[in-house]
Amino acid sequence: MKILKAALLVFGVLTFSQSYGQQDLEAKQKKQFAKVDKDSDGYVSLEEMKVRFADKKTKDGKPFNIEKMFQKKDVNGDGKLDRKEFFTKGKKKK
Ligand SMILES: [Ca+2]
Ligand SMILES: [Ca+2]
Repeated sequence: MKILKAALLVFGVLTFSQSYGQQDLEAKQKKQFAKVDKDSDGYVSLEEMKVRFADKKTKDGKPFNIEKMFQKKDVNGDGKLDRKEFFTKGKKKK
C-alpha cells in the first residue's frame, strides 16, 4: 500500500510539474521571441537574428555562424523563422 501511495504521489508531482513547466516554457519562449522580433511581425528575420547574436559566442569562444544557424532552423525555407522554428534545434540530418 505504501508503495502505491508513493507511486501515486510521484505521478501526481510529475504531471503537475510537467504541465506547469510547459506553460512556463511557453511564456518564456514568447518573451524571448518578442525580444528578438524587433519589428514585431511575428517572424524573426536573418537581420534580427544577427542583431540578437552579434555579441554572442559559442561555447568554444568562436563567433556564431548565424547564417548557418538560421538556415538550419528555417525548416520550411521561407527565409524567416516563426516561433516554432526559432526554438527548434533545426532540421534533422538525413
Ligand atoms: Ca521580425
Ligand atoms: Ca520559416
